[in-house]
Amino acid sequence: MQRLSTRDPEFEKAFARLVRERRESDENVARDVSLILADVRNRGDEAVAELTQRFDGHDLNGDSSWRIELSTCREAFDALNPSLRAALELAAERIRAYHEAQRPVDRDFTDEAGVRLGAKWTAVDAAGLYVPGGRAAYPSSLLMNAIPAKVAGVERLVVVTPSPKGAINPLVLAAAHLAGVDEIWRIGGAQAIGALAYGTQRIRAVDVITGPGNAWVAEAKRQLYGVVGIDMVAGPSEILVIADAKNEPEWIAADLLSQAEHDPSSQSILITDDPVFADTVADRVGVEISMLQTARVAEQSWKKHGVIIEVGSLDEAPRLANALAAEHVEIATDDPEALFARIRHAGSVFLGRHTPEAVGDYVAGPNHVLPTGRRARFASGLSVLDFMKRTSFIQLNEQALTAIGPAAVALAEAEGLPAHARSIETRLGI
Ligand code: HSO
Ligand code: ZN
Repeated sequence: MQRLSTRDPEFEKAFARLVRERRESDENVARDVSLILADVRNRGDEAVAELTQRFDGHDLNGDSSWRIELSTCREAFDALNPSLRAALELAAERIRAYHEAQRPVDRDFTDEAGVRLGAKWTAVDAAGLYVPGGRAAYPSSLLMNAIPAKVAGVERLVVVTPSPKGAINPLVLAAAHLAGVDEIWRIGGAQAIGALAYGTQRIRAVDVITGPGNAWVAEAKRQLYGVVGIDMVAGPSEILVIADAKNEPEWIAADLLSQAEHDPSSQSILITDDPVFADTVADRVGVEISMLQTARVAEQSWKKHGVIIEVGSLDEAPRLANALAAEHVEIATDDPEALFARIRHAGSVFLGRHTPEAVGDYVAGPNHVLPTGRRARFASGLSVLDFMKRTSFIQLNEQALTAIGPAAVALAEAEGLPAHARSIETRLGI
């Protein structure tokens, strides 16, 4: 863990380094991924089956093992213990309600020139959702990706997930049932992204692909952007906690660890105005970390990427927070509003002492797929809009065309496009 203080004359240099630092894997996978994608595009299912055998050790041959039946998802849901089932249902309900309020409104109006203008929103026909295998197969992430798609009105929602040795997390299947997923395929990696984007003999192509994945999956999405729409390419999680000395050190330590346990490259940062509180939290993190089942990951993250920044006053925090543009920002003070008003770059903000970030990961309602790696400077969390697009429309009558047409004619002539000019002039009888 790194300790910084704004009082240190070297602070700005060290802070600039922190802001610049990249924690994302820069594994050079671009070439491998482009070969895989070309192969899937050319040979379809045959390539997908070979690659799945090679990378996941899973033999897709024999039709039944390509897909997971929806009835299997229902069975997984029915088999949940009642309290877990209730928790999943509460999460789904709250996520759905929040995202329903996000549905955009169409516009339709007539301006002073008599021109009718507007825009209407429609969902994409089909969306693909990548669900990673192994440790990072989170049912909560399935809900966070699938529910906005369904709320947007996506008719066909397709999940792909690798199933090394045929196993798939039953909680993910239960969540898929609850969210109304339409198809599940047991494929993963760049080949699964390629299959979704190009379509194969078995798998029909989708229009948008979302969901987290490893470096290969992320690179495949990046290369296919334009063939399909994608959500953001997400990096390791991060949390920035702004806390005064009135907080329970245990609470703040736990919050820092809640993101550290995601990935060795995750980053947890504390900004506080009290050096004694900073020490206490640091000690507390040390104690709590060893008690976690995820100690190994959390320890790597905290050791390598953890930071505590001491400031003279919390008034300095918004400037630092905006520069870091973190995925999650907690403001644990009596008057969080005052600092929140000055925070412009953050994926999601958690206000007050009783709002741990983890509640947002599961049940608050807003999406937990958020921009990381300073992308909150220009990007937002996943939303219903990621599964929709806007079609503008225009309607003129003769009078309206008479009012604004001549300007278009002038511009068309200036651009050397006489047929453009003609299509307007002929209607105006010029
Ligand atoms: N905090 C993660 C999402 C997550 N947390 C899923 C628990 N499960 C996104 O940064
Ligand atoms: Zn989390």
